[in-house]
Amino acid sequence: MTKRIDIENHFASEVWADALRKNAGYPRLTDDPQFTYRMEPVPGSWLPYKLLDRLLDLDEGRIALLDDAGIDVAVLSLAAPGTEPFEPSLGTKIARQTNDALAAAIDRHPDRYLGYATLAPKDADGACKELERCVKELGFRGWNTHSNFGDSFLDEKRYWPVLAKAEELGVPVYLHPTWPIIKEFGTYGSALSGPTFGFGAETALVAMRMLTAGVFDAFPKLQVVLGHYAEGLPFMLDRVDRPYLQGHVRPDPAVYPTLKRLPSAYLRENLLASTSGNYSPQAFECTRAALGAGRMVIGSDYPFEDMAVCTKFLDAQAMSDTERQQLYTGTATAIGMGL
Ligand code: GRE
Ligand code: ZN
Repeated sequence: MTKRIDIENHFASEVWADALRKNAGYPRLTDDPQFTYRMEPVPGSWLPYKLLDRLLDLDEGRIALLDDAGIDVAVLSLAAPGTEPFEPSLGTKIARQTNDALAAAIDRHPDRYLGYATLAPKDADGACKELERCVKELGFRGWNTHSNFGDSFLDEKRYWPVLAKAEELGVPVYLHPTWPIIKEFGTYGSALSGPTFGFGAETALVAMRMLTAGVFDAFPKLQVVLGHYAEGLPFMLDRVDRPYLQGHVRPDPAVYPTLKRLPSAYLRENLLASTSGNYSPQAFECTRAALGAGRMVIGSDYPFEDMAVCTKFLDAQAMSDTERQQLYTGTATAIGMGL
């Protein structure tokens, strides 16, 4: 049986949950009699948050669900909105303690868990040092970050040192969605801004902002994983190239920044797609056909989705034995996420 590595599996640390509970601003967790908690990430949006117990469980409950789903290894990441939106010194403190708590959980279950670093990139220098500590001392395999940092996006130059450090250390960056800060997503509350639309739409935008800003020309070896079938981008491979292919476009660098490769080349070579939270055979097939199973990894999105539903769905999709091996184990191992 091919081993399965799940590279989008979320947890929470006590220190992070406490900081969310204590925060009078945003993001915060408040008590809610109906839903245990409400997560209020940004003004005007909130979600029921019954899942905190599952996020906090890094032992028996989670291992039993991994076993049921046939997942051999879970690469654990802190849930959205992470530590990025906090004021930098508080974010740095929560990130460090969260990384230490995750390292302790991996030590308890070394044959089942791997980890992503949590960072506070607004202190870019400190974030570089913490990423280095996480990779070299704690054995973590990547950086899990979010589609916005409360007030800014990852394509901004002030964050490039952290991307440079990830490339230098040879670890991928998981660009995970969070509640959009673009205010037009917020008009209809979480119905529009939440996980099913606004999350992915903003994340796809940030991936395109990074590409267009020249991030992958500066860091050609950098690998960025996107969830939810790369947030729809496999569907856009030809579309994003049109202006660069059509002769009538006269590239004015202010209008079409000069890139070394076609946009689709970065999507194929620098981005990977995980399978989280979308059980559409057509979405699966588009991604497989556009990017290839060599650029796909399993993402269950536990506990926001069900691990066993994910693996059952994937087991039912048609692909060759080679492709299945790549999707389940090979691609993850190739980006450093194998045991
Ligand atoms: C997710 O990963 O899908 C997620 C979070 C936090 C809140 C809601 C949600 O990480 O769907
Ligand atoms: Zn997720």
